[in-house]
Amino acid sequence: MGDSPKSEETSEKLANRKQIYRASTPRRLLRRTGDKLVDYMNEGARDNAYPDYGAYWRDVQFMDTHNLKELCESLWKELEPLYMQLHAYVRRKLILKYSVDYPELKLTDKGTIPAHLLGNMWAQTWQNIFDIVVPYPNAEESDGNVALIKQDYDVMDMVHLADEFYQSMGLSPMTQEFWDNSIMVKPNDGRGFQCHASAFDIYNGHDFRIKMCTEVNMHDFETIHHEMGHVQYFMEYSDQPAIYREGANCAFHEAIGDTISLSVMTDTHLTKIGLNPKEDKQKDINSLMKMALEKIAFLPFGLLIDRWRWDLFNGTIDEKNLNSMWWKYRKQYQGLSPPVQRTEADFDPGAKYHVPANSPYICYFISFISQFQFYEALCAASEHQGPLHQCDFYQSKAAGKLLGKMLRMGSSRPWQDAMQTITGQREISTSSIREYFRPLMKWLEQQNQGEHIGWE
Ligand code: X8Z
Ligand code: ZN
Repeated sequence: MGDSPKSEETSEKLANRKQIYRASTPRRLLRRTGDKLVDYMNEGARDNAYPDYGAYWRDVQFMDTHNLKELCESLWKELEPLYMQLHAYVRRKLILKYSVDYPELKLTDKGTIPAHLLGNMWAQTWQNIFDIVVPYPNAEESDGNVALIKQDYDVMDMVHLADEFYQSMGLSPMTQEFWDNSIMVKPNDGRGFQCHASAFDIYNGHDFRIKMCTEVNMHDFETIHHEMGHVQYFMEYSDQPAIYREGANCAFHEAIGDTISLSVMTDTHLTKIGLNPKEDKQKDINSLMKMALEKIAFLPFGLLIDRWRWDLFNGTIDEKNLNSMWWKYRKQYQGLSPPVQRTEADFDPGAKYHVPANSPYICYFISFISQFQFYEALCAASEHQGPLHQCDFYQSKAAGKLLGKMLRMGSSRPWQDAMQTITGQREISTSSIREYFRPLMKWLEQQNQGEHIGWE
């Protein structure tokens, strides 16, 4: 298609379009086409009385009543000890695996971890190296990925299973338009396709869609629940006036599907649906480790992307130190180093979808904390007894009712009211995520005795 020569008609149309563009674009904009996006965004923010675009972003996304920057740093300080323990443990396992055969990696027991050893393009979540760091290898007969394949699951089976979980809580089924219009598998017709998963509200009360290039594995099974969480929010607030058809804040929108996934991914639930062949005490620590590789490993990454962009908008970072400051934060927060020497000729943040897409990221950092608050509240509603990380609220109508009540509010009330509706508290708090990982923290502290915690 792209190779065929342009017809006369096409080039004429193109020339016309250019003409229309010239006629309709203010001279000032044409003159400045080479200028930086950051400058334009700051200009818009300053026209609206904000000091810079980062301040505007923090305000619209989060109603900056608590000073979002300080709030994030203080939440991080409370969770950093857990991250540090995980980092030290994973570093030791990577040293055992690689240091003899790959001395050029220069792994040391007090150093940073090279980012390319963590099994993810951005080193944002580390579940893909679970086999290297698994606490009790003998307790793992096979994992969920193998079980999905063995049982002949296809992508649509996974979508139906997710829909069934939401329905089991008394929440709404996906609509006919959802099934008709969603794209769940990468189209194979040669068109360019942005595979980053996303959900769409067409704002007519029944047309809601997901776009994903799903593959049959547990990661994508979780992502289906994540995207369906967005759709549940769209559906529940669809009776609100248009202006309130949004999440109470962006983090809550991101947290809904993940809250459900926390229940789905318990050994308890996976056993119910035949995707977890074995349950015992050692397997329990293994499962917590897998969850930590996803949720705890993510936290500093979730924080640093917007820390970097806020500093770009306020001028602390400029075009002379764009990439070096990125790696400064990668080291400071995540304890990572680049696989090879980087310079200002590289632009590594641009490899992360949300940066060129200009999509805020701090929402995910807050989501990864508040989803555990929601989870704990739904577990209490379902009358769960026992350790938090084993709670499965499948089929709990009480949990569904509580969640639905918050979702229906959309953004018609401040987010603190939404938080109170579901949890009884008005603040973002780390207490639930710390409670969830308490057994793993204890285990890691024992394993890491005598180990250097942190990096030089
Ligand atoms: O972008 C997403 C979702 C779509 S809102 C798939 N997430 C972040 C990412 O992939 O970087 C979910 C977790 C973090
Ligand atoms: Zn999302």
